[in-house]
Amino acid sequence: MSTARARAVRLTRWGGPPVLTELPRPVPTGEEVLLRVEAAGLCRSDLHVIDAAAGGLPYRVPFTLGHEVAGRVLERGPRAVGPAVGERVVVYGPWGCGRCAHCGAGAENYCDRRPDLDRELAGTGAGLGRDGGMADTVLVPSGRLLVPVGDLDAVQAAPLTDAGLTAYHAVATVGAPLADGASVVVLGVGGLGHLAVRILRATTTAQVLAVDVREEALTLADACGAHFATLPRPDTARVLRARTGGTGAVAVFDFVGSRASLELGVAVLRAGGDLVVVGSGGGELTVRKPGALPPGTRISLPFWGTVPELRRVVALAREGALRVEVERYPLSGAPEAFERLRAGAVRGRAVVVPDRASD
Ligand code: FEH
Ligand code: ZN
Ligand code: ZN
Repeated sequence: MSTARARAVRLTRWGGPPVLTELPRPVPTGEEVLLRVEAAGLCRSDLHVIDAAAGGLPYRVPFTLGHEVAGRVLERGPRAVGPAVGERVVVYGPWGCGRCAHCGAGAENYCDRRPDLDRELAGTGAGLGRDGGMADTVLVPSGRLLVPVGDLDAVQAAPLTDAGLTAYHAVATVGAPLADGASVVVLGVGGLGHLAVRILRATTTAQVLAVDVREEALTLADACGAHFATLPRPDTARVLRARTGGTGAVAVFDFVGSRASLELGVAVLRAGGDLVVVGSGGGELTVRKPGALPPGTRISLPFWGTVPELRRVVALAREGALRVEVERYPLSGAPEAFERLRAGAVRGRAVVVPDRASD
């Protein structure tokens, strides 16, 4: 360990609040790479972690939160690969074994050794059982997990690694062409949903219909290019189906995952359509034939995304095709940002910046 110190927002006990504290700055060994963090996004999954009871997750406290990270390479271990010292990067968040077939293809989000890994390494990745990037520095196991971002603003870059990548992977999951004449529905226009609307408008010609329970989220949906946005009402399924010309949506992206959102999604889905469930809202669906699901329905439960997809998301942002709505906080403002996130008050994505000048 070096004598230098670094601040970090840490979960120090199960059921306790995130705590801003100071630690010795880690020294990278082997393949490890140390970053100076420039920005870290907040996610609803952080709240699930913070609220977890002891034994509820395969993680060991204490650890630093933050799985949506952008920064600059500060120091590399002797066997490090990838970006050089001084290069600006984002961190691919799901840290797999790096050796299985999925990891070899850059799909560490679907690492074949995940359950063992969670136990062996006590963590899914940055800020998820392993020390994350809601801190001055973050130690990344390998340079294979870093994607260069050039001069992209860090506050814009950090949310691409989770909100952006997860939304992009969800859209890429759909087999049918999202082309002229096709309609898709986005349920939930928050940190992920607003980027899904922007990604759909930037990469497809489908009609995008959005639903959210908050008026300000409908305004955000419009700003992101949604063709129509509405609050959920008793006749919303009829209204949405009418806007699809009666056939229904070729894909529904549910970023809420509640009983109500899943029921609405099924009610507006076209026969042979894709129900893409991203949100962890605790809702359940009954899969039965015959049943409520239209014939030919494909259900997917995508998780995060792949390294090649993260490169494509960064490229979209660098060419100006993908802009993140952010609320910016100093690192010391993380507790306030978490409370706003918990209250559903954040517009877009909350991002903390470890900027001593503003802390
Ligand atoms: C992370 C860990 C576990 C569940 C879900 C997540 C998402 O926030 C990743 O996008
Ligand atoms: Zn997340
Ligand atoms: Zn693996």
